[in-house]
Amino acid sequence: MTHRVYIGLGGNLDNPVSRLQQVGDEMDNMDWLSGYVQSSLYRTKPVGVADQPDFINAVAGFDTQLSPHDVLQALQEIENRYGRVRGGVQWGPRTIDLDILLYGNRVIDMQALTIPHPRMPERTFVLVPLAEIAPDLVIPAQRDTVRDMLALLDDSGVSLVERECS
Ligand code: ROI
Repeated sequence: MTHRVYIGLGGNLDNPVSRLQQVGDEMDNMDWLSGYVQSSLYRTKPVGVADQPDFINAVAGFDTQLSPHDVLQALQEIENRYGRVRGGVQWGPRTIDLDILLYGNRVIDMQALTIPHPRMPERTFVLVPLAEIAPDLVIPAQRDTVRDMLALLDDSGVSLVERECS
């Protein structure tokens, strides 16, 4: 069975704009998923520890037949290849972070994996890019669409990354 999965992409170290573009291009070509759609890149104020560089964030959606745990493993493999070092400061800077936000309508509450991502309803760095690619999505166990949830939040810390013109 195929499931629509949404993931969050983020990073704030070592040229995150080009790294996120590279990761997105690579994911688009992976054989375990199809229908890859990625939002624009956004520059976002750090949540958690404030004293660190701004983040670059995006959200992507794709179809896959992999189980949630196999998706998690595939994402961790990409994080490792792109230089994510685990065991850093909690809420601190990172080169690349790939989080599963949604796996179809499934609700999963296990130690290694909580879906929907528990903090996404309050995180504008997730909801702004998600509203770009799936505004009418309703997160399981929430009532409102992504667009309506976002309307209640202050999204001033999130702005589009301007493309460099040549
Ligand atoms: N803050 C922003 N803006 N974007 C992130 O991706 C992000 N990721 C995190 C913490 C450190 C909580 N803060 C973040 O893991």
